[in-house]
This record gives sequence, structure tokens and C-alpha cells, in this order.
Amino acid sequence: MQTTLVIVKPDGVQRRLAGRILVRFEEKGLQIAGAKMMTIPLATAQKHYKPHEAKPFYPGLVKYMTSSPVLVVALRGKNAIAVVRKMMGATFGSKAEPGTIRGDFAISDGYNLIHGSDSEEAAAFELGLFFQPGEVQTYDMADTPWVYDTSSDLR
Ligand code: DAT
Ligand code: MG
Repeated sequence: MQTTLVIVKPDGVQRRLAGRILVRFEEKGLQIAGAKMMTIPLATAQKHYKPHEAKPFYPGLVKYMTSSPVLVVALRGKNAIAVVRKMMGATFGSKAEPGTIRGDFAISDGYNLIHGSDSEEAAAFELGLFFQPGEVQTYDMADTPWVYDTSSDLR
């Protein structure tokens, strides 16, 4: 089981797509382990996008991410990091495959609706950046015996 960080970015909230984005992950079988609305503080956005600090789009990216509230979500499930990345689609909306979130709802390069952690290290760092201890819950789901094959090691 992995837990990953998803952010429905300012354009996703403003375009009233937060529910439609979240429902896709629920329908897939991922568990909502944590969720909150926030306006990302400047320092947090800078830390989150530190790997892109030297890129030309970095100032605009930080400005956009702090410009309006976002929905921050912790999602848990089997291979959650890769599953979420695949469901998000390619970075640029115009390049993302239909059937993915960006492919279906985005056409912009920068305003691409959603963030998802891209590795285990990134997920651990980003979950710690956006959630306080105790805000990400551990709990059993009633449908787990039907979402996963709990009778075998394959699940
Ligand atoms: P992703 O969000 O798919 O992980 P990334 O980590 O490479 O993509 O970049 C972070 C965000 O920065 C991305 O969601 C949108 C923005 N971005 C990346 N490359 C860009 C570019 N060439 N022009 C404008 N925005 C860009
Ligand atoms: Mg990235």
C-alpha cells in the first residue's frame, strides 16, 4: 500500500472540477486518507516546487499555485503513486491522452488541474509538507474485501 499526495490546483477548484476529479480516484478503488482546502502559503509552494526552481516557468508556477484555494488530498491504495500519475495524464493538457484527467479537462501547459507525487520519496516529502501529523487517517474501508482479493497474496 502506498499513500500519495494529490492537489486539485486552483484552476480545478475554480472550474468546479474538484468533485469530478476526486470521484475518479474513488471509483478506481483508492481510499481518501486525508483532504483539506487551503490557500498554499508562498513558502510551501516554493518548497514543493524546489526541483523546478531554476526553470523559466517557476515564478509563474508558484504564483498560480498560491493564487486561489486548492484541494489537497492524500490517496492510499496499491501502487497509488503510479496509478494516480497514469490517471492524471501527461503534463501538458494538449498532449495528455483522452481518458486521463488532464486529457479530458485541460488544454493548457501550465493550468493542468492536478498535481500528483512522482515517486515514493516525493510522496513522503509532499505529504509531510501539506499535512500535519494526524491529518492523514488510517482506517478500514467496508468494501475492501471486494475491491481487493484479500483471499490471496496478490490482492
Ligand atoms: P507534472 O505536474 O506532470 O509532474 P512537472 O513536475 O514537470 O509536471 O512540472 C510541474 C508543473 O510545472 C506542471 O504541472 C506544469 C508546470 N510546467 C512544467 N513544465 C512547464 C512548461 N514548459 N511551461 C509551463 N509550465 C510548465
Ligand atoms: Mg512533477
